[in-house]
Amino acid sequence: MQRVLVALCFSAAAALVPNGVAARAANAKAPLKAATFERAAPTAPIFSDVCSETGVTLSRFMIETALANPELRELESIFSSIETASKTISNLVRRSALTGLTGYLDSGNINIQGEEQKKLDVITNEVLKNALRYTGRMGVLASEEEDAPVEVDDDLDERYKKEIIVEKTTGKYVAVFDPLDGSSNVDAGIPTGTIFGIFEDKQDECDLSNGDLDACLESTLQPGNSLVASGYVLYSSATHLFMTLGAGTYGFTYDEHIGEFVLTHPCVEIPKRGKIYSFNEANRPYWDKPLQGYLEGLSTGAGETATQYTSRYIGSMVGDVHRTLLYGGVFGYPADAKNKNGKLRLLYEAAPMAFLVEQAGGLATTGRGRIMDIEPTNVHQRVPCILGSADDVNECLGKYASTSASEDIYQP
Ligand code: AHM
Ligand code: MG
Repeated sequence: MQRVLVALCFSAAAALVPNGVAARAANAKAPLKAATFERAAPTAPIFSDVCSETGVTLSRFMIETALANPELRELESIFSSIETASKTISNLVRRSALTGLTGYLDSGNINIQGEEQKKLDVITNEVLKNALRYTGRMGVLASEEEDAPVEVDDDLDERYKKEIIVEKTTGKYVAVFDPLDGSSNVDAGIPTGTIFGIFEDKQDECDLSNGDLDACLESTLQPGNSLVASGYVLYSSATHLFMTLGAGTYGFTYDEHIGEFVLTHPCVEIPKRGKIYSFNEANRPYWDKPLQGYLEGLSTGAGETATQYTSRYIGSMVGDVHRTLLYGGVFGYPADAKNKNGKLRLLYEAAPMAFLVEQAGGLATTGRGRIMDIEPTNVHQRVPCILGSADDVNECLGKYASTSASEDIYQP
């Protein structure tokens, strides 16, 4: 089987690396800042004909990744664990009405976000946490459903006793994830998803038993620019896993007949311009003026394209971003007068999605700056998020550029 270094996903070879993304972004009219990564971009390991033919499994893809990029070898077992967890979660979601896994916890548990936890929130968190923990590659895990980072432990007995595990292994990576995003929709059979991001673990030692919480937290407080990999799994009419290693975005679909994720969307390229906007319009009266003006233009046909857009909003970020990647357009959860930093979490929602969207040739912004550039100060920090087709996001940015940031609800 012939293996080649990646140069096939876009017409220009350079377009596959982060700076290539920046180049495409720069071609658009926009003022959005170029993406610059200090880390060398990996070469995507692909088969010579992978962009015109499918049939490559995720496992095979990751084996090839490790061969082409030995420094990324440990990601193979991490992705294998995410894959297994995704299959389990997909089954749990699909069968929840049959197995009684609908509704909220009887204990009325509230997570760190102040949100009531659904049974599936808790179970899917355990599934993903345990799957990642057993890879032996993880240092620290942070999840929407955890109020502190979970450190990975070698001690099997202790593992089940505590939510926060204290001894540190030699794990090279840090994972941040939202195990079941959009879970408020799940009992109605509406699409939900898992979002994940993988960073390198920059902390040599941290021990939660010594109250070393800050040091452990620091492992997870990295900007999107430091992501080594990110992805989502969409639980819908099919189960899709879309991922990036920083060299293009790749989409796999779960084939239940063979029990494998198969590459169905090689080299995802978001259309440069779409016809769909996706925002919770109930919040419109509370948005910044530039955003209100932008949406007014799209909904009436008075925008740059002089065509009226259509509105699609699921209220599950994974579903809304998935559609935006494939069909183009713009998705957003901006700041508003009630939610001054927006609703979406930077670490395990906005930044992983921004990485995927940029790697597919799109853009992701707060309205005032690139999401990937934001240095987090808190694991559960929220951030306004507007992402999608380059021309659409740039049109929105144009509106922001014509007003002063001091007039915004969100002040970075
Ligand atoms: P969650 O992580 O608690 O599920 O909340 C995040 C979800 C996103 O999937 C979605 O974009 C957003 O909340 C929808 O919020 P709203 O119902 O306010 O439109
Ligand atoms: Mg979420």
